[in-house]
Amino acid sequence: MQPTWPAASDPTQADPSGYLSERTIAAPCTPPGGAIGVLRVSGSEALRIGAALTGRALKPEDDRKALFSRLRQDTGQVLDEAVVTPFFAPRSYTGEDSLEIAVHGSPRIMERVLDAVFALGARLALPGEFSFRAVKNGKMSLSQAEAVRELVAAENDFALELALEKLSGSQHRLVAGIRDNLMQLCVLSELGIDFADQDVDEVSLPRLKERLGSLKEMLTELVGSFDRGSRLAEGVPVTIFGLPNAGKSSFFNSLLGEDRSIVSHLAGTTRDVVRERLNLRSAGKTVTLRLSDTAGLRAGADRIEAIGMERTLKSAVESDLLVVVIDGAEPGWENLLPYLSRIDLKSKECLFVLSKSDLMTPAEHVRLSDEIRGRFGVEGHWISSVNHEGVARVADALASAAIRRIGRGREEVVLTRIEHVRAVEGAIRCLDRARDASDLVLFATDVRHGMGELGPLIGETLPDDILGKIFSDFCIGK
Ligand SMILES: Nc1nc2c(ncn2[C@@H]2O[C@H](COP(=O)(O)OP(=O)(O)OP(=O)(O)O)[C@@H](O)[C@H]2O)c(=O)[nH]1
Ligand SMILES: [Mg+2]
Repeated sequence: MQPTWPAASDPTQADPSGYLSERTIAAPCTPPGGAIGVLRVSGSEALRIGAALTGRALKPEDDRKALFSRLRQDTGQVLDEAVVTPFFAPRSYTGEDSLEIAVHGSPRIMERVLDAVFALGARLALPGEFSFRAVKNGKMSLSQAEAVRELVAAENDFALELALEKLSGSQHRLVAGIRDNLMQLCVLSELGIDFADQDVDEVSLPRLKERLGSLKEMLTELVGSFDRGSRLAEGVPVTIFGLPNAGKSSFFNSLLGEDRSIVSHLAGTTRDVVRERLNLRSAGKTVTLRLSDTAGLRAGADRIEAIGMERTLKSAVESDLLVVVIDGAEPGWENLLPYLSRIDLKSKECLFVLSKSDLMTPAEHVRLSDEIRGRFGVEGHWISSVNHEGVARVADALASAAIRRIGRGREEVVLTRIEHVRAVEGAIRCLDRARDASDLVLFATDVRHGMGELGPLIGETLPDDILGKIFSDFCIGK
């Protein structure tokens, strides 16, 4: 939730140069409602503003010290008792002189202190402007700043771990390393051009081309990591699949713990894909699923239902996990198997859920369990959406399967942004052209373009307006 502070478009606060303005900025960086509220101030006026508010000069020996202070307005009226921490440039988050002011968390106090800071010359920060300045001042790389945003937005432990690693600079180090290697190739090819008549093997075209291979491999791996990256951050896609009336929507609702999909005894109740996100815990970790409840599959459906069924199959094909719900009382194998055969089950994790256990005798349970084992070589999971028996066990199995899908090596860099994937693909195309280049001049040009394509990942060649765009979807105060 964003605090309700004056909008950045407020004419008294707005600054036409936006992110490029060098004015001192201020914003709350904790949401309203906590016991303590923290305001951040950054820019050349920050220490003067701090001195005016606290009534004491802030000296270099106060750097990073928490100073208990009584904050006063220029009228002398006390605003609050607060802890003010000055940070002297460049040893601050933004690289500029900064203050962190911890006040009592009342929204009214926060607002009054912020108003006083504005009256002393600061303006409200734009979304992500503190991080923007940190990048501009070389305090962190662009991918680290993005990691800050991802850290705040992380919904599950895997996204959190990834963001923390990115924050430590892992992505930047990897991509900058590849870029440095390309740079070296450029330098060598320039040398090769200069020494063309002396036939130096080290800088000959074939030798330089040899060195492209491993760099291209690393870039290709990075592109391939995106699928997992988006699943880590946004959830693992799971499709609930089966014949009409099998109990798919009932199971979906039981998992979610809410009445999300319509359930009825009429076959063909669900007609479209119903999507919902669900966070599950397994082995002490939270993982996010993107669950889809789908239309049941049957022959002789009308036109609308047939469209729904196509969507079911598409969702199943695109999912990592397939939950096949089978009506325990009436499996209907002959109807189900043709649809299952249209999906490449080997490429997915597949769970068989046997529904309506409450309607069945123990002997019937055993018979159908044996049948599932015989047909698919796996154990079926019995559940009842009426008394919820077995649902928690399936949830656990789903979480473990999802975790298996997104598992990654320690510190393996995983791309999470589509624009980064596009940039790396662009670099790969340049390296392919370099591999086919007929002389060193063309080779050097293509390698140089490849380096340029990697710019957005390391934030070195981004024009300010693009940087501004990137930071505009941060929250205020970051
Ligand atoms: N006794 C019992 N009835 C169930 C159970 N699960 C579902 N039902 C009933 O079975 C009928 C069909 O349930 P749904 O969840 O709508 O089935 P569906 O697979 O979503 O059906 P479609 O949307 O038509 O494809 C409803 O009358 C449910 O109340 C269960 O575990 N036990
Ligand atoms: Mg349904």
